[in-house]
Amino acid sequence: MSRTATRLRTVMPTKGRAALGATVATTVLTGLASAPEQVGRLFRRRFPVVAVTGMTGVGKTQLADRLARRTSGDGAAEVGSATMERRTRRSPRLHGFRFLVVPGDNAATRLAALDEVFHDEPVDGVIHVVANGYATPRRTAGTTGTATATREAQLAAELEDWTITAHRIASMAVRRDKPVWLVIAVTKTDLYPDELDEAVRYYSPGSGSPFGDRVDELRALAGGAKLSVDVLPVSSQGGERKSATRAAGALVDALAARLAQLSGHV
Ligand SMILES: Nc1nc2c(ncn2[C@@H]2O[C@H](COP(=O)(O)OP(=O)(O)OP(=O)(O)O)[C@@H](O)[C@H]2O)c(=O)[nH]1
Ligand SMILES: [Mg+2]
Repeated sequence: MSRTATRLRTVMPTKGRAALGATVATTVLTGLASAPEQVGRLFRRRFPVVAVTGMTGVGKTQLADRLARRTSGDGAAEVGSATMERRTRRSPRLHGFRFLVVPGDNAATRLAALDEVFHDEPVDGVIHVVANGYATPRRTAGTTGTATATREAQLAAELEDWTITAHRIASMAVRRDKPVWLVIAVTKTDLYPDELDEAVRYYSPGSGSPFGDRVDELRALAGGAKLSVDVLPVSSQGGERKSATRAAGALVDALAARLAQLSGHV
């Protein structure tokens, strides 16, 4: 019994006790009956829920598959995901995660998915995936031929995409009491192993880069105490070489370890 109830009991005259008990019981029952979906949500929400965002072709699906210890299908996907993908990383003692991968393509499904993760059922944390301009160009649905885009164009597109997502994160953060965490996952590092530090700096707050400036804006908007920001390099592929595959695995493990810390698992 709660402390308030105990205190009430001690001050209530004996006659009022039964009546109070009945009122409390009715309130609890009414609450349960009117919100069965909330009870359901309670059970489904055992694991922290993480939104995975980022523009099309950056590698969200593959990264979520790695984090969920799932093997992806054929690597060279020509078109992106059209609907929200759900992945679960199961770990002992409820230390797992549920990942909701927001489609990167600017379809109507993307807007609905963004609403779901940032407004309707706000997530615990966000992994925003970027690829240092190495996003795989995707064809618009219904067209044929190979899509092409320069690295500069892809970097500009990443920045534009981030502006939209950052606004959503800011409005979620200001509405909540509990802090939200953000990890900017700089992926496909196997494609630019020599530029790793430079790439991480480009995406970091306080770096003075176009992306860094927008991360600073987000932190100012959300309030520093409400939002934590990490920038971590990662790779979902190692290519042919065994050592590179191991290196990619280690980066994914490091990312998972950081997620566990942010979620209070360790
Ligand atoms: N070299 C390399 N390629 C990667 C990596 N991660 C993903 N890719 C490739 O990049 C392409 C896009 O990856 P996806 O995971 O489908 O990208 P996405 O972000 O889910 O894209 P949308 O579903 O369109 O939003 C695929 O061809 C992947 O094989 C990586 O770490 N390294
Ligand atoms: Mg995808």
